[in-house]
Amino acid sequence: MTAHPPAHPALHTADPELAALIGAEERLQADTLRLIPSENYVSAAVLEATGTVLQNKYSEGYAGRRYYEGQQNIDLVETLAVERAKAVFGVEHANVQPYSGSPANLAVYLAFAAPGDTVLGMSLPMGGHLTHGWGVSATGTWFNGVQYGVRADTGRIDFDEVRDLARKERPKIIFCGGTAVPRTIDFAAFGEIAREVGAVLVADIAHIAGLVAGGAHPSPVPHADVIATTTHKTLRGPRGAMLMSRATHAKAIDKAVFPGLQGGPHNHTTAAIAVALREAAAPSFRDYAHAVVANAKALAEALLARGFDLVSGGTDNHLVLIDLTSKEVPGKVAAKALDRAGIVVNYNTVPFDPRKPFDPSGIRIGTPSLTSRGLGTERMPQVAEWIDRGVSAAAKGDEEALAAIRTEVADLMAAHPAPGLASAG
Ligand code: DSN
Repeated sequence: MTAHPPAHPALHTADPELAALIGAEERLQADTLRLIPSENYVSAAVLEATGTVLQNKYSEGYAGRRYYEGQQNIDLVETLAVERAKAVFGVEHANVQPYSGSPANLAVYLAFAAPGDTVLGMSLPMGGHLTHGWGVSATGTWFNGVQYGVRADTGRIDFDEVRDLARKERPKIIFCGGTAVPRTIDFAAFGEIAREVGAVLVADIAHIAGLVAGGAHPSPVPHADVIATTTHKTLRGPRGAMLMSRATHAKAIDKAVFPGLQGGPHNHTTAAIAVALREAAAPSFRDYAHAVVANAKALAEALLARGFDLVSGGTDNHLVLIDLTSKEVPGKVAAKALDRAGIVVNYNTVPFDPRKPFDPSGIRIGTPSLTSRGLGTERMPQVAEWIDRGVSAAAKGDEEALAAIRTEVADLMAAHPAPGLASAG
């Protein structure tokens, strides 16, 4: 039998200990059913772009206006990424330099608010994000974060509450979007409220950027002043972020990102963003985005049929939030048991959760990664069955049942190679 050459030969020689860890992570990602809705598998091309000599270069500034020389190629790389972002999302301006989602959102505060100003965002335990003004975040300590939630009876955003809070608090910025929102974001409703109170509307589409790019979720472009997104979730790019806007806000955003908040952009990431955006412009990406949603809906139906309670009763997007209260298994216990069964999820608060965020009542799952591996709706009843068996096994402490699921999961995954991994051939 011929031994396979190592996947990363230079690393294997220079630092075998680290190479072994990366190899182990590749196997883990290959063998498991990854259901964390903010994760994905990038293509081999995106991975290659992140590991290039572009990371050797400093480029503070923007294309044509840099503080370092030798930008002949970097300027073109960044311009490609910017132009592709503008084309994919239909925006007038794009800044591709934010290091990740939180710095991108901080740059928005720097551009449009002053310390102490009021901002309105969805509360974290209701499905929002730390940087939308939540107390423990700098955005909730340096700014006056006012928070909206969802209705207890529907699990959906309460626009009466949003409008009332906006009228009363007169926020400088309103954030919409979040990290555990299973339903379509009504950008038009948020836009109307923001216009009425003179606030800047920021659509944080980090979770759904790939769905927006692929036409599987309405675009915020007609309604939002600023669109913030990470690039590594449904958009299937490298870990990074972008801020997009109308031309009128271009200067304020660019100045806030650099020199306001950041130094040199990560050019290797910029290149990989450009590659991902080229992929997102292809017709096959539209199919991918719609398949992500179809899979999530099919998975939600199969879970409902098995008696699971889902926040808002289902999903319109890539994400399903399961309230495990009726199953009498805490979210953390279920998530850890499912991990031992080869099913990777995260524990999560559910709206009005009586439990603490580090030991909440729910688990959050999603379909971006399994769709990237080519699993279709016909497989979702099987996925729901594994989750059901896993949660029951968690309740009983049945490790044998978890081990049996792990073997079944690995068998299915072996038949669906993951993009970008050595095992994909
Ligand atoms: N950590 C991301 C998520 O998992 O949704 C949000 O920043």
